[in-house]
Amino acid sequence: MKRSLHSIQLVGAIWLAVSVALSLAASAQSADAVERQAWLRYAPLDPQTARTYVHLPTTVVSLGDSLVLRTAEQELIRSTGQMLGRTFSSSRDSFAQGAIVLGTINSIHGVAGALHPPQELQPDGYWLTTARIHSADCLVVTGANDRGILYGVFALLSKIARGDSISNLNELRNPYAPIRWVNQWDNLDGRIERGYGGRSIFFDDGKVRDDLTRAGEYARLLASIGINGCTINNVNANPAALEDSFIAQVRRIADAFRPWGVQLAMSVDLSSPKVIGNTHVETAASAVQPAQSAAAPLDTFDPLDPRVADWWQKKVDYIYTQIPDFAGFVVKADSEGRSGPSAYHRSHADAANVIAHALKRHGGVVFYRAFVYNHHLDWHDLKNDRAKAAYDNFHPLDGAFADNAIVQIKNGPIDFQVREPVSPLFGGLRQTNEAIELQITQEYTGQQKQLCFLVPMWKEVLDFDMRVDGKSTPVKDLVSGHSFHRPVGGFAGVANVGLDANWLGSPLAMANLYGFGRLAWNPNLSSDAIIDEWTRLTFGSDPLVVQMVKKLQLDSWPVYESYTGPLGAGTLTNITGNHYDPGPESSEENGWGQWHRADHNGIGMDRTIATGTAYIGQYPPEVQKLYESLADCPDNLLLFFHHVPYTYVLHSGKTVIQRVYDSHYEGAERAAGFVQQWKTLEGHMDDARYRDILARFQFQAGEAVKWRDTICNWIYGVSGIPDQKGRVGTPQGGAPKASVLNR
Ligand code: GCW
Repeated sequence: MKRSLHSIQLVGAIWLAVSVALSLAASAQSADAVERQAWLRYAPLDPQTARTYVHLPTTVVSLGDSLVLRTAEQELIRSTGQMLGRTFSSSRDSFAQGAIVLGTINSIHGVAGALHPPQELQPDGYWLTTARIHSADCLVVTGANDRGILYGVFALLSKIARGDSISNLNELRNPYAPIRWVNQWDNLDGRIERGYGGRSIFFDDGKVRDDLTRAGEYARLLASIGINGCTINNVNANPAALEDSFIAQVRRIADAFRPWGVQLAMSVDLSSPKVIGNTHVETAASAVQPAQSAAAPLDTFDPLDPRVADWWQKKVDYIYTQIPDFAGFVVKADSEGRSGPSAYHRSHADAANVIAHALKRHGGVVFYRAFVYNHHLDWHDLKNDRAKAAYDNFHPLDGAFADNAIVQIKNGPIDFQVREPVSPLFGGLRQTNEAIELQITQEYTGQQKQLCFLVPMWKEVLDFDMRVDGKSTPVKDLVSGHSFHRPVGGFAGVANVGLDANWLGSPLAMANLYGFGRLAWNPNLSSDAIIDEWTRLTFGSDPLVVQMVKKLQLDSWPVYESYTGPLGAGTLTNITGNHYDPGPESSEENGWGQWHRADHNGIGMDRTIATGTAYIGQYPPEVQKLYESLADCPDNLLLFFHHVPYTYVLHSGKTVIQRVYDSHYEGAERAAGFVQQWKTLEGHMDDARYRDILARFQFQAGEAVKWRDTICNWIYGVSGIPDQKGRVGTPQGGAPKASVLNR
C-alpha cells in the first residue's frame, strides 16, 4: 500500500515536472517568437490610439496577383488586425465601404484614371495617398513595381505601430540608390565569420538547412526596411558553393526570400573554375537537372582565358535555370590569402569583367570588393601604409570595369574601426560603379556584447563631403551614383544574423540592422529620427522608455570610442586574435598594417604628404588641406594622420596623454552610468527584456574598466608620463607595464 502510494506520488511528481517543463518550453517558445519579430511586433495599440484609426477601411483590394503583392496584402491584413483589434479581409473588387487599394501605378490607373503621383515613382518607390474610387473613399498604396507596394505597406504599418496620423496621406518616397543589400558571412558548415548571434540560418553541416523558416522571417525583416538583396555566404567563399548540386539546394533559400522581394546573391571564389567542374547546360532547356556527371575542372582560372569565360557563362546560365531572379555575385580576391587575378598578372577589372559578362544577359551584377591589401607589409618601413591599398589598387582601373560591375568599398581605409576617416577611393572613381560596405555586425565595436549604435558613425561617413573637383560630392552621392551619373550603386551592410531569437545576439543591436536599411533607403534621415522609429516599433511608446532607449543608443558610440580608442589611434584591440579585447601591443611589429606607431617619444601614424606615407595625397585637395596640417586636423582623427609627442597640445587645450587618460576614465564612468539609467526603466517593459538588457549593461561596465586599465597602463608604460590626476602611473594608480614597444 505504502509502495503504491509512493509510486502514485512519483507519477504525479513526474507529470507535474513534465507539464511545467512543457509549459515553460511553450512560453519560452512564444517569447522567442516575439523576439524574432524584432521591430515588426505590431503589438495591440492602446484603445485610445487604436480609435484614431477608426476610419481605416477594413477591406483590402489588390489589383493583381503576383507573389509579392499577395505578401503585401497578407502582411497588411494580419498586422493591422493585430494592432487595431479589428478584422481586415481581402476582396477582389468591393470598394463600396471604402478600401485599402494595393496596386502598381499602372493598375491603379485602371480604377482611378485621374490619379497621378506628384513626382515620378522610381523602381521600388512607393506612394501612399487617398482617392475616390467607385464613389468610395479609399487609401491607395501604390508603387512603380510590386516591391514598391510591399514597401508602401510596411511604411503604412510603421506609421500605425508608432501612432502616427494617417489622415490625408500623401507620401511618395523613392529609394536613394538601387542597390540596398546585406551580406552574410555564413560558412557552409553553419558557422558565421564575425557572427555573434548563433549559427547560420541558411546552412548546416555543408548543406542548406531543411527548415528555412528563419530565412523567410529574415527576408520579411529586410523587406520592411527596403533591403532588396542578400548575399548568403561568406566572402571568404568556399568554391563548393558553386557546385551544381549545391545551387539546387540554394534555390530553396531564394524561394524563401522571393515573396518578400529579396533577391539572392552569392559570394564566389575566383579560383572556382580550377576547383570544381561544370555541367554543360543549354540555356534554353526547360527542365535542366543538376549535374549528373560534372565536367572536370579547368587547369586555370585566368580571367582572360576563353575557357574560363565559358566556364563562368555556363555556371551562371545554370544558376538562372534554378533561380531566375538571381541577383549576382560578390568577389573577394587577392586579399587575406584569397586567390585572385594576380596569379595570372591580370587586373581586378579583368577578374570582375569575366564574371560581369556572364551575368549581363540575365540582368545580374557583380560586386568586386576593394578590400585588397598586402598583409605581409614590412612594419620596419615607416613609409608603408595599409590605408593606401584600396586607392592604389583601384584608382588606376577607373573606367575599366563593366557597367554591371560595382566596386564595393569599406567605409574607411583600414577595417571597420571605431573611428576612421572615409576611404579616399570614394572620390577616386568617376567611371566606375561604387557601393559602400558598412559593418552591422560589431566586429571591432564590441561584438554585440557592448552597445554601440553605429548609425551616427555611418551618417558622418555618408555626409562627408569629398570635394571632388572642388564641388559638393558627399559620399552618399558618390556611392549612389548621383555624382557621376552611374547606372547603379548603393549600399552593402555586413549583417551576420544567426539563429538566436534576437538575430544579432543582442536585442539593442538590432537598431543597427534597422538603421542600416533606413539609411540605405534614405541617407538624409537623421540618427534621431531613425532611432526614434526603431525604439517605438520595438518597445512601444511609453515616453520614459522612448527617451531613455534613444539616449542610451545615441550615447553609445561616443562612449565606446572614448574607452577603446580616442583621437583616432586606430586599432588598440587584439587584432591577431578576437578583435574584441584590448591588446594594443598586437597591432605592432607584424605585417597586418593596423599600426599606431606608439613608442617612447610619441604616438600616431604619420600619413602626411610632407613627411609621412603620403596617404593624405589620395584625397582631393580640399580634404588634403583638412588633414595635412596639424593645426587643422580634427582632434578625433589626429593620431590616424599624425605622429605627435605625448605632450602635444590638442585643440581642446589638453595634452595627448592627458586626453587619453581622461577619455578612458570618463568613458568607463559613462558606461557605468548606462546601468543606472537603464534601471529607471524597471516596470516599464516586460521583465525578461528589462533584466536581459540590464545584465548586458552591467557586463559592459566591467569591460569598460578592463579597457580603461589596460590602455592607460600600456600608454603609461610606453610614454613614462603619469596621469596628472594621479590615477595612472603613481603608487595609488595602475602599475607601469613593460611594453615591447618601449624601444
Ligand atoms: O576585418 C576582416 C575580418 C575578416 C573578414 C575581412 C573581410 C570575411 O576580420 O573576418 O573576412 O575583414 O572583410 O574580408
